[in-house]
Amino acid sequence: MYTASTALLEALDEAGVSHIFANLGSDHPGIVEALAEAQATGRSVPALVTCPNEMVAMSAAHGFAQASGRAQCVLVHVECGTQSLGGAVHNAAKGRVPVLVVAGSSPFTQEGELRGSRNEFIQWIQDVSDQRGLVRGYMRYDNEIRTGRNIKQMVHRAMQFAYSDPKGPVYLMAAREVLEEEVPRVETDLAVWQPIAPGALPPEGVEELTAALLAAKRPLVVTSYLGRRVAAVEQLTKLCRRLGVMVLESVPNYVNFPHDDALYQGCQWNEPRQNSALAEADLVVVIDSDVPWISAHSRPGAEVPIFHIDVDPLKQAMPLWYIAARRVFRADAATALGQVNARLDTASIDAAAVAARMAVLRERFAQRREALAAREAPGSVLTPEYLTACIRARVDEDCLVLVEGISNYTVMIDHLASTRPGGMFTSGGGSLGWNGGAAIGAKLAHPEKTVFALGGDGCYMFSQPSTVHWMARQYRTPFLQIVYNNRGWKSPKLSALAVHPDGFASRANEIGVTFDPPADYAGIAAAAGGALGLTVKRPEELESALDAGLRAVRQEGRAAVLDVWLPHL
Ligand SMILES: Cc1ncc(C[n+]2csc(CCOP(=O)(O)OP(=O)(O)O)c2C)c(N)n1
Ligand SMILES: [Mg+2]
Repeated sequence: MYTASTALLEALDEAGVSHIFANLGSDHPGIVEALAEAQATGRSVPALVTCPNEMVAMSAAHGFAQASGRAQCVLVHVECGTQSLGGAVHNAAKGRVPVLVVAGSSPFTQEGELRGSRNEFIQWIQDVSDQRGLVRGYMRYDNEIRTGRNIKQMVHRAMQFAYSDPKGPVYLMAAREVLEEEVPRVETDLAVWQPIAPGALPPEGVEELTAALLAAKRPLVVTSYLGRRVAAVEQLTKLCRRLGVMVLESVPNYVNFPHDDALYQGCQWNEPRQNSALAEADLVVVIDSDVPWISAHSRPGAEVPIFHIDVDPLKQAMPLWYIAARRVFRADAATALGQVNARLDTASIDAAAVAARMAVLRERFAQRREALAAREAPGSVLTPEYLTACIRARVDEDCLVLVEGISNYTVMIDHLASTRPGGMFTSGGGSLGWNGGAAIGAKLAHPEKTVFALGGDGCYMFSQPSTVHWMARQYRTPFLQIVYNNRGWKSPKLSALAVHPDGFASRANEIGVTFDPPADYAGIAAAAGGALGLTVKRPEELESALDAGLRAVRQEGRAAVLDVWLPHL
């Protein structure tokens, strides 16, 4: 039997999908049958990964794609499962990460007219008027598959959107009768279903930008997600070293520039202060950034020319967005920077001016490093700086570090001091709980790597740890999870104080953000998946706990959760 579901699996396989992160329901008999048939007959289909919670499924596909560049499939149950994807849909959309979501929908016949016709009470309850509308605001593409006869084309079209910049999630739904339909097999040629090729700068754009960079005395690049492509980091590093261009990471979500390079000016998140590199720059080039600065407290000089290069310069999904850029280009960062580098090959560069600038920046960089090192010193209290430095000492080229740091984002990025593009990333979104599922996805993509997931205690609870740690054992995806436990949600407290610094809330003992006494986070993971769970309350316990965690992950093949108690929020 060759059904629409068989064709769907075939299309996924052709499209390079190796995993289906699935949460099954009454809409999936066709797919379940086709998978079982493929297994019985030895046909190649993606591996099914059972995900007891949809948000974890979506986060796993998200992490998988970030670690590998390959979009995976998330299979969910009708409109309920679609809703349960929750904020993970927002994260993939905002992070511009390709994921194909497939959902069934209630059967559209009730008298047994077609195979798959209604036979369970729930199919009346789950019949809604606009299932796709639930996620339309977040999807690059959504469609209903109406026949099995072109289901393969629909999958490849959806993938074309998912992989074309700005990349992102796509959504297909199909009713049960459609997924059961017997259809003739269609031959598809992936060579004609390619994503849009990367965009480049127009020739005059290359000239203008190169001229501006050559003329500037204190040029600065501001970036957030250029590092999602390693090639872009290489081009940026080459360009900046040639011309002495400073690099500031604003709300970084990848490693955009080696942090041990003297041109690196650090990162800025919510800190309510004017950024000094941004203030002194006489040319600002924003490349791939959603929030290059928060203008309420930090911005470039009023007359300073700004160039903006982005895969998504209009920020089409953000109703309020503008910066005072004189020139705006929709282009791929690696391509655009490669063009400027090629142009520089024949340009005359003022080597003396570059050398003088570099000397000043080297001096400044040494001071910055010293200041960071001072904050890492172990003391009588366990600080997030010391914790992150101890993690950094254990991170090498075989590691991936996933960061959901929240009020500790700046500390984590500063003290991880990443030098390897691709070695660290955040979700790129604002819906908490990505780190656990994403770690499973990253580990499935790179079984040979050691995966770290760093996050707040709130994020740990948001991540559905019981599902995550059950899956980590079931699918042999051990990872080291480190909970930056400040016993609650510090960020909403900071938000309240930023708007009402002297209000009642600033004097109140309790404003609904503390977890005292907190849950036993290590115990949850141990109970759900046999993880090694350790609670660390004193600085002198930390190093041995980290080593034990890594032993568990690398040698015993089980996950480890270190619940590290930091100063109370
Ligand atoms: C799904 C979701 N719900 C609520 C929020 C609002 N929120 C932002 S930060 C935060 C607290 C996070 O707590 P934790 O991970 O412990 O980090 P901390 O602020 O303590 O560093 C909350 C609830 C959110 N961003 N996403
Ligand atoms: Mg917290």
